[in-house]
Amino acid sequence: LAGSQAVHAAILKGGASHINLPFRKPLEPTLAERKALRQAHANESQTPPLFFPAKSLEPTSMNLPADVIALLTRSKRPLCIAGPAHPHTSFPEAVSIAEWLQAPLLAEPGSHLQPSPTTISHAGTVLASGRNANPINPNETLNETLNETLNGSQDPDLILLFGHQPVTKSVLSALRAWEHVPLIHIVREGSGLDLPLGTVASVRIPANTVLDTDFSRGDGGASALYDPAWLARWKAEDGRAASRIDSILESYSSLTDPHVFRTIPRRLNGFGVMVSNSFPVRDFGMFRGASRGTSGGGDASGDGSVGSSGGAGGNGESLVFVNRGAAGIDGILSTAAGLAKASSQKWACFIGDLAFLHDSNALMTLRNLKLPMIVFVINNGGGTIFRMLPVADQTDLYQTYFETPQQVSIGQLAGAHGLGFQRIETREQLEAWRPPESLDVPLVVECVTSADDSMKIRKAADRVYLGDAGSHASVRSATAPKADPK
Ligand SMILES: Cc1ncc(C[n+]2csc(CCOP(=O)(O)OP(=O)(O)O)c2C)c(N)n1
Repeated sequence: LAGSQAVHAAILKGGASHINLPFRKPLEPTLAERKALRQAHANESQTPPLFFPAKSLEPTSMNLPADVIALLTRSKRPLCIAGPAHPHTSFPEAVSIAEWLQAPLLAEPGSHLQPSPTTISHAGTVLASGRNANPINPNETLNETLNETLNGSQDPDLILLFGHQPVTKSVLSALRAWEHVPLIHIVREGSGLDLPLGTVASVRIPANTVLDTDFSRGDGGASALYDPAWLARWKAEDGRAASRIDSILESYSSLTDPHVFRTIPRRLNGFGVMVSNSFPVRDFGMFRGASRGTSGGGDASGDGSVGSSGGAGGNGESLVFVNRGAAGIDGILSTAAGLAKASSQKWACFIGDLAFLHDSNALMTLRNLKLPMIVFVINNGGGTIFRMLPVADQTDLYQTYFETPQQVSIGQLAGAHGLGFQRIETREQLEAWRPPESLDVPLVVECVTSADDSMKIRKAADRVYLGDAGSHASVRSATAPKADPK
């Protein structure tokens, strides 16, 4: 009844309806409820943190279907892609499958895959190099430009897509350009995903089942016929992208968002990481680079890495959480707080200034729960992601209605909640920064960055294959890819 009244009211008044459901008063728990509450409270303080991915049942294992194995073994240039996933629906098996096939593995932030020798750490830059290879005609398809510049060497003959739809723009554009390439979609049951175009086989894996990746057995020990030069070419491109990104970053003396993402994550050994929308998750994907222990990538930092060890529930690389899809900037800090509460390790959250302010109530939670967390606020002065949109040229509207710069004192806000605070304003301070030994008090680290230089670096990193090392600071915005700023 309430529902139909609400619909009626909405139609009549031409607006939204609000349904108010009053609770019984005086909102006191009954005796039984009080008892249950006390019990729950006592249990909570005794129970060790719930660790993820939860492993309550012994998993069963299954083989990939024989016809899929046959397709895989016939492929000479297979490519593996994994989008962001919940830890319960991720595919750690993708790493072994990619290694068996010697296939480049494009693992998006949040895919929960351990870095491996076939991981392409700078996938965004490598793919973007194809997209932007012809600056005179940026509308050329990825496929055409790749064929032109790399003699088709980056064109896969088979794509293995694990789990959810990828979200990185360069990967999505690549998938569109490779629509003609057969695609095998491996997905956990219950995900309810549409089949991507070009899907020739869809393998649904039941819950609590792992893929058997011992390919020496079964089907007469099928062995893949891959072209050894295929992976080598991708790794070479990856390495080249890494050194070009490093040299671009070196040529800027200001502190930028990309500098923060190139430097800090590899100093967070043993931390789980939550990365906010919108630039943070893109910059993390594009600039974080390889972890130590994976080949290629050219990351010569001696500072350790986002953990390359530890496995599920261990540390670092496998515990990177993102919130893609609708890509809200709401509740990011609270989500990070929940992750920290559910595990027994240290956490870091990378978040833009607006998303930080959007969820500043969570600072109270961090403090009350004494969560061992470092919050890196990338303060580039507002929603600079909107500089990727054509509206950025409309100077009369843009600042007020899109970028919405803010002047809040992040330090005072942290202090008001009893949190520790540090401010990084220069490259030197960034280089010198190390995580504190103890995180008894959660810490907010404000990184004050140059929005203008951050944009220049992003555009330059998208064009690293043009061979114009010196001119990257003056890239025309007309050739920069436009992104959907969600
Ligand atoms: C709840 C919600 N409101 C609005 C948006 C639209 N939105 C996307 S990104 C963005 C700005 C984010 O700014 P900031 O957190 O400072 O990060 P950056 O600009 O560096 O990406 C906004 C408002 C959204 N995604 N979610």
